[in-house]
Amino acid sequence: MKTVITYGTFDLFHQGHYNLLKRAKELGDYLIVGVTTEHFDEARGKVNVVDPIIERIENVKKTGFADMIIVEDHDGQKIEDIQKYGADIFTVGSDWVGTFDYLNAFCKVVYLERTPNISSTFLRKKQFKIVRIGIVGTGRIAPRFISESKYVSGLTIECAYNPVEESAKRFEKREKIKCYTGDYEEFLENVDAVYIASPNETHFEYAKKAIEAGKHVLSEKPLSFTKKESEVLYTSAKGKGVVLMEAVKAAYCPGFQQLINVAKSGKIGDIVDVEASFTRLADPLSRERTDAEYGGAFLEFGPSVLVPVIKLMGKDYTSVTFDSIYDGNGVDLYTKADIRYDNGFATVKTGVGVKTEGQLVVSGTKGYIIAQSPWWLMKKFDVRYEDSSKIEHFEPRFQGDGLRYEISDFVSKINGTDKKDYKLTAGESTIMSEFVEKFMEQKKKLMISRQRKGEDK
Ligand code: C2G
Repeated sequence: MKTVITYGTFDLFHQGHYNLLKRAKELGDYLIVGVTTEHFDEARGKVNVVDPIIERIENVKKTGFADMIIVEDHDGQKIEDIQKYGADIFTVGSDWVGTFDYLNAFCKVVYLERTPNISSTFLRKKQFKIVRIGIVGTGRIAPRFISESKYVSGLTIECAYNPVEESAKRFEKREKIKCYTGDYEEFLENVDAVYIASPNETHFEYAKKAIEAGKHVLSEKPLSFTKKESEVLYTSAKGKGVVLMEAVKAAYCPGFQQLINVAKSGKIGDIVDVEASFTRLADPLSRERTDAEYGGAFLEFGPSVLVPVIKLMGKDYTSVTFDSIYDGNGVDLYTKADIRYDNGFATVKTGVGVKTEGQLVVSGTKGYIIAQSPWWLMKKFDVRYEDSSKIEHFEPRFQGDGLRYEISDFVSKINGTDKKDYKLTAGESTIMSEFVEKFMEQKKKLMISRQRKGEDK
């Protein structure tokens, strides 16, 4: 008996897949088909597969050609499978010519002629209109967004907006992208969605106008400075049927989801404490260090450190207190927040002028999880226990600088292929705005009393 093995994603199953499987089966007597997991596809750069694995397996099954279907989830698995199942022939389409020659050491490799003019990418494009994204703000993060967006299919960066003509022109020249300066409405007319990466105090207004114009919004954090404003935005987005997402990168990194799931699985018992720190010594001339009203540590890193707290401890906190170290102008160089819950507590630390260990520690009644800096990308974490020799190490997949994951989620949501916003819900994002609001109220009071003291002297 001759055993043949082949692999694929088989997304949006089409004639090309059918032909390939038919011819693969004709090569022998028994056909094994490996269907890739979403994790494995992401790791090899395919970030927006549409059909869930169950459906892709089902479609392969329906052809009637596969005698056995297996799941492919890691590099090196092909060699393992060929040996395990005693495959005589490995086959794949001719788009892979040369790539799998190394398997000749284990079995015969056959590249089958690929069916022309059909592919999942083509179908994805046909099924979903390419999303035209406009970028608001042309500062430091905008070029990173552009370069990371190249790894996500189904979108194009159409143009940018910056009311400061000089910055807009510079960006236009450097990024080779059309820039609007005076007219936000005109800019909006040319896009389906916006990514807001302008200064903190402008996020709310830009988001509001974009939503009113029926555009999808991915806004940099903080989305707004008050709970009410965030509620207004989410309600208005719902009414208009558009996607609104707060761009807290950590929430969308695959490893972060894994850490949350591990923590909630009961492995470390009941979760009673979350500590998260994020500090970066910012350039003294930067906006973060010079803008007394809208710069500073908490507005910069607060949303990032709050995400694990809210995800793990919930939205129903009982109290929050802030302590900050301010410079002479009122910029918080370092802010610590203590958050209390009925069943535990959390501490977050943020800094732009004070450096501390950046880590995330989740403590439970049976053990704890620790992720070191840069935990907000979540490339690895450990689960540890009383018995210090027992450590479980996790190294989730991660590529690029992390932005591609939030971009990919944004596009999937726009296309309606990822309807649930479980990674960062509207409710969670709104509670983050409430924390921001409380922090700003306290800061304001402190500044007024400082001013009074100064006047009294
Ligand atoms: N295929 C084809 N003709 C097309 C499109 C695809 O013959 N017009 C073949 C591919 O060459 C592959 C199979 O159909 O053999 C599945 O294609 P994909 O789902 O795109 O999977 P792919 O990314 O090629 O994964 O480990 C996975 C393998 O490396 C193949």
